[in-house]
Amino acid sequence: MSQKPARVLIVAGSDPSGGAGLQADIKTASAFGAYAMTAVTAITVQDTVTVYAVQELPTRLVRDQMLACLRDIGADAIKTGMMTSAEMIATVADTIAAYAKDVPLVVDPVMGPTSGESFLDDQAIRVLKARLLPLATISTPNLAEATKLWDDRRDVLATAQLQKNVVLITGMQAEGNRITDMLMGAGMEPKAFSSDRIDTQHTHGTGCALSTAIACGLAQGVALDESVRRAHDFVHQAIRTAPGFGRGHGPLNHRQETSRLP
Ligand code: PXL
Repeated sequence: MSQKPARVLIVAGSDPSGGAGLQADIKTASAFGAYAMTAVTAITVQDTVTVYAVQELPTRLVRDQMLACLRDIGADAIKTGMMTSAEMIATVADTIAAYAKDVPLVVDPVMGPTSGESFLDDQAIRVLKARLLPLATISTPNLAEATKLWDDRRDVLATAQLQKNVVLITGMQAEGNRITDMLMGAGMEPKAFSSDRIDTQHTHGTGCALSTAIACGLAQGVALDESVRRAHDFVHQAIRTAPGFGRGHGPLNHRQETSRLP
């Protein structure tokens, strides 16, 4: 290989069924030709139907995995996914601030599986807002996560529009059976990325794939808007061509030819 691949550090949990979490992140990074590294935050036991168990890893071990990657190989972008406590989020934020403050950061504020139960308590959400989001180049909440993050008594889109850091609110239903991701933030015109809604239950790990795809773009020096467009198109194709595995919310097809995406 003549050119070295972009290096992406993924801070995320494990999904043994391979649809979400770091497994989805590594497959996505590979599809984009990036080099994936991982700091594992938690091990889940789950299939396409249910999350049976979550085992959090010690915070120190999460930090040490990040440092092992950052001090030796280095990173061109970082993506954070599932975290399980206020203490873990604070430590991840401190580690990024101390060792990777100029590295583009994509924060996927994972609060739980699409199917319910939350990984984060209120204190963890407060720490996420106060410590990690201010470091982010972009965060990628879905509408439910955005509503938990920002004043749910007011219009969440209006609040997102006031954020200092760029926000992509994902998976919003739009008119005419379209699904839209809205890119917004203080001082920018909101920008919509839309595609036809696909009627399917195979959407497990869409947020993981989307946020990692954006991180790959940023790691490769692609502009933010264009990184989001590529990621949106990747996820759309990945849902459209999902293999249909499992009895519940099945995985996407991460094996895209990204060079052939529109
Ligand atoms: O899709 C959110 C998510 C991220 N990471 C892990 C998960 C889930 C949802 O179940 O298990 C490890």
